[in-house]
Amino acid sequence: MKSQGPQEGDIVMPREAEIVVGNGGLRKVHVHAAEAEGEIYLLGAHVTSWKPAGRQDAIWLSEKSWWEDGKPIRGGVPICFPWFGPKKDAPDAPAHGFVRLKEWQLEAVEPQDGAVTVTLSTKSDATTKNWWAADFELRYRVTFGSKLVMSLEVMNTGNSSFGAEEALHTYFAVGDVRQIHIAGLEDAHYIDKTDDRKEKKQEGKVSITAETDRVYLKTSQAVEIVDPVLRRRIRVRKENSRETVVWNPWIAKSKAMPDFGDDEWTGMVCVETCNVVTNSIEVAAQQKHRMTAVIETESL
Ligand code: TA6
Repeated sequence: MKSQGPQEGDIVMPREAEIVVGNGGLRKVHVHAAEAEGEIYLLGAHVTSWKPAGRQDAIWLSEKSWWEDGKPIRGGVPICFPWFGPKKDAPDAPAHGFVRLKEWQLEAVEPQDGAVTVTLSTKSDATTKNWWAADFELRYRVTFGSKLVMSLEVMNTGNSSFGAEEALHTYFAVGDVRQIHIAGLEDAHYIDKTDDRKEKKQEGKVSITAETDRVYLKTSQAVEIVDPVLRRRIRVRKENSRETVVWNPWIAKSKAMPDFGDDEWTGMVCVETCNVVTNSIEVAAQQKHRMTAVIETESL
């Protein structure tokens, strides 16, 4: 299943979008459509902004991000693939896999009904095979409209099946993380990465009162971030994602990350659409898997 996407130069850009130089000299597609504005960097196919018309941006970005080739952008929606977190058998491998460190190919920028869909792709090469032997191609379609729709398609272009972890590691902007709650995970079991990866059960809604790093298992359902400070609700619906990660670094971890402002932790929470840990994906030779996140916001 070798698909040669169009070359960037062949792409006819609609009037609602342009390729511009963004932070750190990195190129991005800037979308300004009737329904929304948004941005996606070619580095890592990294969404960094989605602002529905008449509303505030829902995506958080650190003021301290590296904005350097080969380094992950801090904030936005990092794509984690083909592993999540540290690589178990290679401690020196990049955290969350390598695709967020690569420049992806821009394949299409298509306007439709007041929204714009940007399509990017990347595939296995000699560099990726240093870390992971599989033959693969990823195609990522992001629709910037009244909803933000992010769809990651994993194609196995090789002759044997492979297992992989994947995550859309979305950083959401909140007024004060100490005052939000997350609904939709009640009674779910989760792995608590701040407590020796013990498995626990979620009692009631999720609130953030300390460093929080949880992998909620068997959670294909939608979740909602309720933010009384920004007076909005952010709904995250998912397709083909069986787990949900909730992360806030809190005080000490924020200070320990050079690309994360010491006091920035109060303004963000990650709610991640993923298939990781016990629910990684298995993709047979020449087959595909598609995981999708649909983000909506509404006023409280
Ligand atoms: O998704 C939560 C997490 O796995 C945390 O453990 C923390 O490491 C976070 O991702 C950020 O990872 P990064 O490699 O982007 O610094």
